Amino acid sequence: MDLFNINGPEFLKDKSSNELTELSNKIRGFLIESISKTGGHLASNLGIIELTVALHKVFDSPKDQIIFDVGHQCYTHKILTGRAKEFPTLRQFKGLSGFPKRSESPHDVFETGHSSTSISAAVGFVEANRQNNIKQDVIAVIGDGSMTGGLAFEAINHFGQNNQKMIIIINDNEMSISKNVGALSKLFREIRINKQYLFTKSKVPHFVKKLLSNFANTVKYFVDGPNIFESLGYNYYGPVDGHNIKELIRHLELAKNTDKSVIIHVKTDKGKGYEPAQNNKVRWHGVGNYSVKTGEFPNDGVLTWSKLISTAVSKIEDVTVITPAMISGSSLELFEDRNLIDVGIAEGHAATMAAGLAINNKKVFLPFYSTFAQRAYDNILHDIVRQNLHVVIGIDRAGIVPFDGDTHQGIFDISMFNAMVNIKIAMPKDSVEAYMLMDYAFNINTGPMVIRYPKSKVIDKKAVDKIDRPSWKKELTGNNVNIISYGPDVNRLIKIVEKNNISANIYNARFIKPIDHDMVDEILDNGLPTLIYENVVESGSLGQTVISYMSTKSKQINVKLMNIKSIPEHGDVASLLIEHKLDDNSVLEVLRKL
Ligand SMILES: Cc1ncc(C[n+]2csc(CCOP(=O)(O)OP(=O)(O)O)c2C)c(N)n1
Repeated sequence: MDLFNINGPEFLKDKSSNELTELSNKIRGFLIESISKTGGHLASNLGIIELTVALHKVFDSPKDQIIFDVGHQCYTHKILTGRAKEFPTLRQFKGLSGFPKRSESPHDVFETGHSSTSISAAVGFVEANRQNNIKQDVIAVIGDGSMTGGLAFEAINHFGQNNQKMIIIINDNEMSISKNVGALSKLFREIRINKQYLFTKSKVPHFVKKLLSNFANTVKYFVDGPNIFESLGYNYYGPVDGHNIKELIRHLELAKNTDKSVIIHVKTDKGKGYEPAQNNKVRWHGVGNYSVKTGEFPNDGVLTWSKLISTAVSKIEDVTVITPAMISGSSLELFEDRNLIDVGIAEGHAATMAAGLAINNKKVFLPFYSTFAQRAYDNILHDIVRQNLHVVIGIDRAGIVPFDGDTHQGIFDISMFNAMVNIKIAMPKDSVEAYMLMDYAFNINTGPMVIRYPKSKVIDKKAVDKIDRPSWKKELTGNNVNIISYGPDVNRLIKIVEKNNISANIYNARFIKPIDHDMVDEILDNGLPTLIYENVVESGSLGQTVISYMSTKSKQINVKLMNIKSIPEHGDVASLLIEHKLDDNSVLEVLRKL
């Protein structure tokens, strides 16, 4: 079977389990090769191949609606729905998205990227189908990691009272990005151990095994009581071997043919079939390109902003670091012997817990990816900021990020934090400033403070000076134009003007909030046309804050804002900057006009 000839999942209907196993192996080989060139979420996708094949065999997508949680594991779904040919463009500019996209296929019924939304969305689908009088199955596929998100529980709780039907598949690979955490993952482990005992012990015919299994489950039910999902009103099947097509189909058909809501617990092996990924599931969760033969990455060893910031925080004594499931993404391995608390994919809980620590005079570092911090808006505002608590919030992946696409762009955090009282927002332009700002945030500042940094590499140079108040820095002096920006973009802008012999004042707005009024007054005084360049949306941006302050003064100057007008899709940063008119040439064009 040539994967490129697949137009849709209908062909699976008359395939035998053996043929489907063969197909799964073919898909596995294809993914290992293809992702080695484009990068992507390899390990998660290798683990869910058989389950996806079985789902498309048993159900009729898109009539039956399959919703993938997070969506990073939907590659086999894309292949089975006719998109194998586009895999060379995966995550590239204008290419195939790494997540479900409604514009790509009618089989991508709901878009995801942030975790733990699938069951809530599925509840909405079921309700819409009820109102429309349509009978079809709605299936949420959610990982055990994503089950640590509160939203999943809210939905399970809410829907448990409903007499409509939904199928929830828990893809349990014992992993989030890092090892999964929490009491629920312990419960899954216990269920797995009990069941494993049953199935590996007996070398007896299937019907006896089934009787035994039913008997043992009944005994277990009466001795231990129902598990949490059964108590909440769901039939619970499993654990099912997620690499055994026959078993998967059997359980999915059972679920299809019942009227009650069902949770199927599927046990899978993250990275299945590719040894390097199986041996290091964390490293292979999301990857850039690699050598299939050696399992090596060409770019390993570069210093990222996440690593640099972690190093800077590690200099702070007695700090507690709280992470919502992002030990590896936020490069927090450094803290493994210290107070590092992984709370699961629970950004809101992480923020309120940080408030609880801070109010007890504990030093807290709370790193989020910009895009995931959105989940904690109210917890940050209501619990940390309103009470003016000393929590240092790291905002990683700030600005445009490559490859993941519109669900992951870090372009809203400045608007979000600018709307809050008490809080300071800063962005270092280089490592020297990162160390100084971290020192300021922990040792001088007393309230909440955000330090944001991008997904890119950086050179480690230690701080030589101190920042003792929220101030800007004039990096370059000139006669024709003022440029204001922050973060590593400042260095880029310096290069642009130097290369093109433009005589510019360049202001490093390393504090985005509060702004440095003395510097803005200086800008008003020199009266030169001014460009404010940012990598975020305009509403609530530094540009708007500066203009708002300037409007209180009698002198007016010509100010041009460059920022983001719509959410960038996936692709490399250079292409995205060009598309959003934020690249070097666009800057030059604006400067010339000014
Ligand atoms: C709200 C939110 N926080 C964090 C993430 C980052 N993230 C992507 S996948 C993932 C782990 C998901 O684990 P699981 O659902 O078990 O899937 P697996 O990769 O193990 O198959 C995390 C934390 C996210 N996508 N959304």
